[in-house]
Amino acid sequence: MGEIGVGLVGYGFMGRVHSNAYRQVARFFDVDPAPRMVAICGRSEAAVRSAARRLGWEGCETDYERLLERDDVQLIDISSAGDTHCEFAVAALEAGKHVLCEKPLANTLEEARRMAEAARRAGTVNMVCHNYRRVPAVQLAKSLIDEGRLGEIRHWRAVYLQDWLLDPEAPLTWRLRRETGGAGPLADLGSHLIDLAHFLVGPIAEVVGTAGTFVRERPLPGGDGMGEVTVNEAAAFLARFESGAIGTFEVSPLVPGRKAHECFEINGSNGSIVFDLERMNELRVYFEDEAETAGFRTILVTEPEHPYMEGWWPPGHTIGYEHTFVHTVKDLLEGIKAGESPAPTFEDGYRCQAVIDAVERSLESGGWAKPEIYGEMRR
Ligand code: SOE
Repeated sequence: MGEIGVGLVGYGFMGRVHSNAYRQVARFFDVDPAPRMVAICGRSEAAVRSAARRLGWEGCETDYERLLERDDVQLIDISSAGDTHCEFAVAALEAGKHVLCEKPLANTLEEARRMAEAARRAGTVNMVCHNYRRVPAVQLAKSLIDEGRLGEIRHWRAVYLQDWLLDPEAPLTWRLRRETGGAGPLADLGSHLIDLAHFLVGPIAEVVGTAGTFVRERPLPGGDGMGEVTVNEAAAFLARFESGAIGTFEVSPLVPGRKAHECFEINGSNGSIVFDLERMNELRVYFEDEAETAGFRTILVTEPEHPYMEGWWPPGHTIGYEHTFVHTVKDLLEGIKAGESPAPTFEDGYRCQAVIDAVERSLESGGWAKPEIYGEMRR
């Protein structure tokens, strides 16, 4: 079996979950090349050294340039804060590396465009880590839609609600400042919903949004007084899809009791499906043509014939959040072997960013706005 050297940037929440995926993937799936966890990169020497030990990396680097110069690293994984994605990804692509980048791809549409163009020029494999596409129940939803079981898709209804900002003493992290966190929760949480909507229903043609910030000042990390929240904390928007379907989206990290309530419902002319991340092994379905036995029922998506489940446990033995990253890395490695970028590619990441950008323009104008799709990306 061949090996591919991986260099990971970042050792926060995403760095930990990506490290777990590289450690596990070849133990559960027959991947070739298998990942070799060569080096993890971060600014603080002591912290990155301890992260390397804890997370299973052979070595570490404190200089990103140095990571790119290494011949034993062919795949760069960018799991650092959003304001570093563009610089790091473009440099990695120009150095001839394959790149996996955390979502949202970029903080601005201009950055996303530079990244998509660098990816096109590079000819290496690129992918955005939208892990929820790779929940088995979401993949099952996709096959039901593609097989026509729902009929013509008419409605998309999605929320991603959390409660981590409810406490007014929650610190002003990088996600809450425009220059580091881009569009804030609209991008952080909303990009997941937009990516899922693009995957399951198709391209979004037009949006109109509203947004709000409820706690305007928060304690600065490190206890140096208070700082201003410069992003919208919560947002909602309506969408029209190119197919004619209509959709609603709502994101907020200020919702009491909601932890990771990422939930979507899709309604077609012959049926409905409902997914909730907090019950991620299940898919609720309703089919109109089941006549007198029709009714919502819950499929436990843990059979070996369900997507990805052949790698895991016997039926009924559920999987969790971290498995979706293992699936992402599995598909990435298969893409590298085949020389094809798995979806969502940087171009898909651009399309997602274009919707976020359109929502922000709509917030300013008060009217509908269309995502800006440029030149080569137009069909
Ligand atoms: C924070 O809101 C967060 O960690 C997001 O950044 C992730 O993408 C999401 O999946 C879980 O919540």
